[in-house]
Formats: sequence, C-alpha cells, structure tokens
Amino acid sequence: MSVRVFLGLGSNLDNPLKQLKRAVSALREHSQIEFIRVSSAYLTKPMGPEDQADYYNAVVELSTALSAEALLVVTQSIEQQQGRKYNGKRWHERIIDLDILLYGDERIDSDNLIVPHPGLHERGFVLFPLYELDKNINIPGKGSIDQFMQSELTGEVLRKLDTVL
Ligand code: PH2
Ligand code: MG
Ligand code: MG
Repeated sequence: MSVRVFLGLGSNLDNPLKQLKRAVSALREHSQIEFIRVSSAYLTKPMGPEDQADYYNAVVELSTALSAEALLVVTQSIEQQQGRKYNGKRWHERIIDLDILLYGDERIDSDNLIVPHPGLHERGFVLFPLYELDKNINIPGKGSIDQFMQSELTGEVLRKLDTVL
C-alpha cells in the first residue's frame, strides 16, 4: 500500500538553492520513493532567531510504501549526506532540513516523529508551497488548508522564485 506524502524542504546556508536541488535529486533517485512533483522554491523570512539568513523553502509530493518511521530514516540520512550539523539551538540556521509534513491522512505521535508536522498550519513558508501543489489538502486534526491560508502566519513568504528545483 502506497501512501501520499508531503515533505517540507528548507535551507539558509551554503548555497540554499543548490541544497534544495540536491535533496530533491536524492528523493527522485530513491528506489522506494515514487517522486510525484515539487513546488516552486520560495524565499522566506526566518521564523525564530532573526540573526540568520533568509530561507529557501519548497514542498515535495511523493508516494511510498515506506512506513513513516522508515521515511524519517531516509530524510535524516539525506540531511546527513548534505553535511547538516546540529548546534543544539532551536530554529537555528541549517544546510538542509527535510520534514515529514503529511503522511496520508495519518496522525502520528511517537518519540521521534509528530505528523502532521506541528507547525505546519501556522507557517507561511510551508503553507504556500503546499497550497501550490494541492488546494484541497486536509490537515488531519486541523481542517482544510484554505482556512489557514487566510490567517496570520509566521515565516512570511517574500518571493516565489522561477528556479526549477
Ligand atoms: N525552519 C526552521 C526555523 N525557521 N524559517 C523559515 N523561513 N523557513 C524554515 O524552513 C525554517 C525557519 C526550523 O525548522
Ligand atoms: Mg526538521
Ligand atoms: Mg523544519
């Protein structure tokens, strides 16, 4: 059984567009992932500490038979391959971040994974690219994406880019 999944991608270090492209390629090439499509890239204002560079964000839609936990291992290994380091600070700058936003219509709350992603419905940098891919998304436990597009959002979108990821 394959599940439709949306992943959020973000970077604000070391040539962010290149980092997003690398992550997209790794997902395209993965044998257990059927890559469906990728949104535009968006230039966004940092949510969290303001003494960091603007972010580049995008959302990928895929289909996979991997469990959510197994997919998390894949996303973490892509982060590692691209040299991500943790400095212990919350919302710190990063080379690449891959977050599981939605995993079918499942709600997951385990020690290392919460789905839907807890911040998803209040972050412009996630909602805009997600909405671009599918305007009818239902966020399990929250409701339709439409209602959140109207509300006050953090991580404001500055610009939608023409770059193809
Ligand atoms: N990710 C964060 C913290 N702040 N801000 C923007 N604009 N985009 C992000 O992807 C982002 C952020 C932690 O995951
Ligand atoms: Mg993350
Ligand atoms: Mg994140």
